[in-house]
Amino acid sequence: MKMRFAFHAICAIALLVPAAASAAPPSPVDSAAMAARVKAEFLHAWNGYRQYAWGHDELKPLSKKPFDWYGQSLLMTPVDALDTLVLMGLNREADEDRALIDSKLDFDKDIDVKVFEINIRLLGGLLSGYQLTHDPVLLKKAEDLGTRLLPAFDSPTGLPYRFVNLRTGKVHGTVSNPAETGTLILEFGTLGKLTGKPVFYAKAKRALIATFERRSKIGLVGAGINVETGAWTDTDSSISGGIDSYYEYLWKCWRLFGDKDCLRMWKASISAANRYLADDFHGELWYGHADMNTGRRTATEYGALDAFFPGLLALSGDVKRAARLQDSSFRMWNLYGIEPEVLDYRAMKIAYDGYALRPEIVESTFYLHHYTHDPKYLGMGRTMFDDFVKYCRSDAGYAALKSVVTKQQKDDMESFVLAETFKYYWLLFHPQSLDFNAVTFNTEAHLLRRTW
Ligand code: DMJ
Repeated sequence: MKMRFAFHAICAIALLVPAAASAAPPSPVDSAAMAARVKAEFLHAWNGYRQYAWGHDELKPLSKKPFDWYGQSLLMTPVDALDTLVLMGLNREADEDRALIDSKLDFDKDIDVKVFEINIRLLGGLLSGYQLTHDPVLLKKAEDLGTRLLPAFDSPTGLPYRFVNLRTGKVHGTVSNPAETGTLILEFGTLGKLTGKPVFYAKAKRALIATFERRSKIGLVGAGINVETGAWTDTDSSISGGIDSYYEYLWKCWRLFGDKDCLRMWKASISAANRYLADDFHGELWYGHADMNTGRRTATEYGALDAFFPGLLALSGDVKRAARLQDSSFRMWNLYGIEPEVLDYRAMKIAYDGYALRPEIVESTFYLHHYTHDPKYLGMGRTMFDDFVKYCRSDAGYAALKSVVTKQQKDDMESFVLAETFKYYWLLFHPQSLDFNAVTFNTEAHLLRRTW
């Protein structure tokens, strides 16, 4: 495997020179200057969207064309980006964005949408936008959307179907996974509290409990579950995509709502994950895959999506494990100067080489810095941001990479880049724009506040 040059160079220096004369310590990070760079680059991406894709879901950052997920726009990028604009103090842009959402966002559409994505991006974005701006139209739209999503929960188990038609309420998609069945309580719960309609909280909580109750005897969940029968269709367990935010919402449900059932479910789940998924290998901490019934290791893979876990560990009080895992994530990043989607950490070989501009590793850096105040996390953030700009910036915005090995760009800029990736970079270097203890982030980095 071809390692990144700088990484090679550092290793070579470390081997050849005595410790006292080893490489100079990294220069201190100028957080204010970094924050200004992050803001300028965020604006570059936002202005690209504004110029080439205004009113559509997303910008294609290489062809400079708009893209709509379902053939008609649900304003994915404007809703996802709104709270980042507000946090960065970009008031003119935020007002223009809000005016677009107020006047154009309409959910009365004959389209089958993916409940998980619409919930975390749109419902989460509208609620966060409402709490930050107090614009009542945003809450009205959130309630309309939440109501249209409710039929998804009408399965025999209470586990939601994956797709629902926004106009007719018709559902489909019986084989789901814990991330999709268990990542609803923050948004639906907040909606329930803000509208005074407990049905939203109740349905999402039932789905979360229904997922938890089907855990195996050793406390793990699998990667596929049938929402009509409750039977597992895939017994592979991990903290990765398809399960990831199920863990996140167990803890955050406790944090945001003080719901003791969530705390109980979290405690049982995290101890099983730490026992069966954590993998101490050559002094490094990773989290791999295991069979949910036997605990047998099935894969030694960890990737860009898993990299949220240090942040969650830190937020839930386990800073020690969080710091070790974050070091592993950063090692993964430095192999090629940008992280791959999936890495076999025992072989140190890439299993999937794309980079979708994901935020998780930055999110964890932000949490680790918040809890430790260790400047090394600012240094990590600076390295990652430098690489991110170097390889992913395009004329019109930011482009995903087809391969972190070749660095060839791909014509995709998902809305989470503006909701999450830039937001976590910003908050790492400009934490004063946030009252950390008053806020819980949903899995799309939308800020929810307990105002009830
Ligand atoms: C986001 O939509 C959310 O963070 C989700 O939980 C996982 N995937 C993307 C970002 O990578």
